[in-house]
Amino acid sequence: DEVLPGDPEVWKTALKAEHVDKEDTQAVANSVVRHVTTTLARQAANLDDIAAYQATALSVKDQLLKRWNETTTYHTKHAPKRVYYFSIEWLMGRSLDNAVLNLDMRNTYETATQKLGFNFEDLLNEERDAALGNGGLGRLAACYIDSMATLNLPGWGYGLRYSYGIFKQLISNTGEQLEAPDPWLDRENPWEIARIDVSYPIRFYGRVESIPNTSRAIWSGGTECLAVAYDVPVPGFATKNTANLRLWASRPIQGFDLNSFNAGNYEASVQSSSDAENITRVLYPNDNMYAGKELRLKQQYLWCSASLQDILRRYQKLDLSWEQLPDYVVIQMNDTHPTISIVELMRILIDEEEVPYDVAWKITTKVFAYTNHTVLPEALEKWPLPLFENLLPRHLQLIYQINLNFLNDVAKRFPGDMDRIRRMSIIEEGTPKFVRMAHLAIVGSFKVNGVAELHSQLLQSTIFRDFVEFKGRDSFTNVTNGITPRRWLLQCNPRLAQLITDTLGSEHWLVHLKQIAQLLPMADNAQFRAAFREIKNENKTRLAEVLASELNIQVDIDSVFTCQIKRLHEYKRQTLNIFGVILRYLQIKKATPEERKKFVKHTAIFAGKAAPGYYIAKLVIRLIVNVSKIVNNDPDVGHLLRVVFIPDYSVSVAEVLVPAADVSVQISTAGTEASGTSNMKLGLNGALLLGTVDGANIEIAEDVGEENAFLFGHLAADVDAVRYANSYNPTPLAERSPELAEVFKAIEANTFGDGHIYEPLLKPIYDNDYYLVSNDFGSYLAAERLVDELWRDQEEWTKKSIRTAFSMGDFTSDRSIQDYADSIWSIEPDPVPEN
Ligand code: B1H
Repeated sequence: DEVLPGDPEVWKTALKAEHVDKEDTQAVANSVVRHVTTTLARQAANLDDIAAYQATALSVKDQLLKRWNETTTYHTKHAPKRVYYFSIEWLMGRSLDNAVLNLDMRNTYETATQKLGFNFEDLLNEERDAALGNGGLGRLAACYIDSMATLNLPGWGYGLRYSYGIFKQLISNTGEQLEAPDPWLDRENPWEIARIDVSYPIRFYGRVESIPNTSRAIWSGGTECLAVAYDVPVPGFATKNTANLRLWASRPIQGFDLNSFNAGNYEASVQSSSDAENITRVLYPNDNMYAGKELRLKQQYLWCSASLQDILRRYQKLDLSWEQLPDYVVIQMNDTHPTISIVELMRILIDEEEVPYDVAWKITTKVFAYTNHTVLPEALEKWPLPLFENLLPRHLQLIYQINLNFLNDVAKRFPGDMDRIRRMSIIEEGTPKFVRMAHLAIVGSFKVNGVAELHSQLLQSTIFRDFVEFKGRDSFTNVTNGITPRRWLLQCNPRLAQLITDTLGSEHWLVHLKQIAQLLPMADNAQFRAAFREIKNENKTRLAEVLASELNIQVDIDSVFTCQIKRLHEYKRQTLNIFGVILRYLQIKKATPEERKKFVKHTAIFAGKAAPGYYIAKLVIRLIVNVSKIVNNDPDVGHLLRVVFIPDYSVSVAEVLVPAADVSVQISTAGTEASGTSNMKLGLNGALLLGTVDGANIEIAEDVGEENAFLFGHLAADVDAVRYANSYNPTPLAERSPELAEVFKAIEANTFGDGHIYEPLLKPIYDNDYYLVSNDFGSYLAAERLVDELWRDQEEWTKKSIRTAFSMGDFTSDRSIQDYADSIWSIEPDPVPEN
C-alpha cells in the first residue's frame, strides 16, 4: 500500500526480480556472482577465498537490508515506543555464519558457494572479527542486540565506529604481551552501510553566554566536527525483524580549513581535519579500569550528542510535545560511559528547544536508565573538573545546576547531614575537583540495575547505599546478564545443537531456552550420554588440532580441559589457576613412576588480553607462558599436564574454545566479578563450574545444583575481614598457605626462568594479599581434587555435564532482554508482518 514513484508496475516487477527464495541455490549463486563481477569487479577465473567471502557477505547483506528496510518502514509507520541501547563497546565478532543461521539460509549458502567452487567453512574463516570492545561489557551489548531483534522489540544500538578495535595480542619469545594494531577496516567492511547523509555537527571547547532572565545559554566557538552514521543490520533469529546498530565515525566539518590553505599554511589547514578524524580512531583498551583521557571524553560526547540528535530528529517527525518524549523513547546506558547524554538532552531541550528547566529535567529523568557493571573503585569514572570545563563548558554549568537542585532535595530529606551531602554530591571536592559520573547517572535515571543478584545487592548495600536511601528501593533492581544461544550454542557447537533439536523434536528451544530443561532426564540415559560425550570429544579434537597446528603443542583429548578465558585482571585471579598448575607440576616431579600413574591428566587452557598499561596483568601472562614452556617439554610430565596460553583471544577464538571445555574456571575474589558471562557460555556447552561464590556463578550453581559444581573460597561477606587481617595482622605466607609458599619458592628458584622478574607479582601476595589468593588457595586445591576424583568416573562426569548444560535455560540474553523490556523499558514486541 505504499505509494511508488514513477511506473508502479516497473517498480513491482523490479522488486520481485530482486526476491531470493530461502532455498533457491541458483538465485543465491546469482547474487554472489553479481557481487563478484560488479561490486568487486573481479573475474570468476581468478577468485580467491577473500573475494569469494566478500561477495558472499555482500549477498547476505542484501538479504539483511531488505528485512532491515521493512522493519524500519514498519516501525516508522507504527511509531512504537523504542529502546536505544547506548554502549561505547560492541564486541560483535564475525557476522556471516550468524547471519545465514538467523536467516535460515545456511544450507542454501553453503551449497551455492560449494557449487561455485568454494568451501563455506574456509570462507567463514576469511572474515575478520569486529572487535569493538574489550570483554564482557562489549560482548553483552552484542548478545543484547541479537535478542532485541529476535524478540521483535523495536530497538536500536548506538556506538562508535573505531578505525581500530581492541589491539592484536602477540606473545614474544620471552612470554611478553606485545600489542599490534587491529586494522579491521583495511579490507572493506561488507556489513556496514555508510550513511553520508546522516551526520550531525559536534562542538568542543568554546564559550558560553547566558541569556538574561532565562535558564538558557548560547554555546559557541571552539571547534566543530561531524559525526557520520554507519549502519550495521542485525538480524533476529527466525524473524523478519532486523535491528540496527548505528555507529558514528568522526569527520572534519570541511575537508580542511580554507583560510589557512589560502594563506599558504597547508599543514595547519589539514591539522584540524586530522584532529577530527582522530576522535574515533581507536578503542580504549581498558577493561574494568577508568582512563581519564580527554580524547575518551571527546569520544563519549561525540557518540552521545550524535545519537541524541538522531533520536530527537526521528521523534520530531511525530509532531508531539516534548513532554511525551518518555512515552516513545527510553535510553539504556551501558555503564556510565554515556552519562554525558543526560546533560546533552538537557542542553538541547533548554538551549535549543526553549523548554523550561524544570520541564526538561522531568522529561530527561523519565528517559534514561543506567546499568552498572562493576563495584571496583578503579573502574568508576570521575573526570577532573578543569578538563571537563574546558571541553564541555555548557555541560558543566548544567551539571552544577543539576547538582544544586539534587543536593537541596537531599538536605530537605536529611537536614544537617553534611557528610551525606558531601558523599552524594556529583562533584567530588579536592584539588582538583572531579565530576562523578556514576552519581550523575543515578540522579538522571529512573532505574539503576546491576548485572547479577549478588552484584545488585552489593551495589545497594555499599557504593550506592546513600542513593537507595534517598531515591527508594524501587529505583534499584537486578537484571542478571545472559548470552545468546544462537551464537553460543547453535553456531559454535552445531552438533550439540542438532542433538538437542533431534531429541526435542523442534528448534523452538533456540528462542525458548528454558525448554532444554526437558532434556534433564537424558542424563540418566546411557546412549544419550555416549552421544553427548562423543560431541564433546569431537570439539576437543578440533581444538587439539588448532593447538597443534598454530602453537605446536600436543594435547591429550582424554585429559580434562580446564578453561579460563577472559581479560587478565588481578581480581579475576588467573594467579590461583597458574599457581595450582605449578603445584601440580612440582607434585608430578616428586612422584615415583608408580605414583604418577594415579594423576588425572590436565590441560590448563588460558586466553585473554591484558590492558597495555597493566604491569601485573602482563606479568601473569609471562608467568603462564614460561610455565607452559617448562611443563610442556619436561619428559617427567609426559601426558599428565599441559599448559596452553592461546594468544589474541577474540570472539571467534572463543567459539572454538567454549564447546571444547570440560571445566569452566571462574575464580574471582568473592564480590569482585559483577556477573561474568563466559561462565554462561561454558556452562551451556557442558563445562562444569569450578568457581567462587561470586557474580552469576551463584545463580548458575543454584540452577545446575551445587552437587554438579565445584564451589570454593571465602564468601563476599567475609572478604573485608580477611583483607583487614591480611594487612593489619599479617601472618607469614607459609602459615596462610604452605602449598603456595612452596610454589613461590619454586618460582624464586628460577624453575621457570628468571625468578626475580616475578617479584612485583608475588610481593603483594606475601604482603597484604588484597585479592585473597593465599587465603583461597587451600580450598581451591580441595576443589581441584574433587574435579580429579569425578573425572575418573566418566559416566558420572557426563551426567553432571549434561545437567549443567540443560540447566542453563535462564542465562539466555532473551530472558535478560525480556526482563529489561518488562521491568524497565515498558516496551512491547512489534513484529513485522510476514507477507
Ligand atoms: C565489566 C567493565 C568495564 N564491568 C570500564 N566493567 C571500561 C568498565 O573502558 N572502560 O572504561 C570497560 C569495561 N566491564 C564487566 O561487565 C564485568 O566485569 C563482568 O563481570 C560482567 O559480566 C560484564 C557484563 O556485565
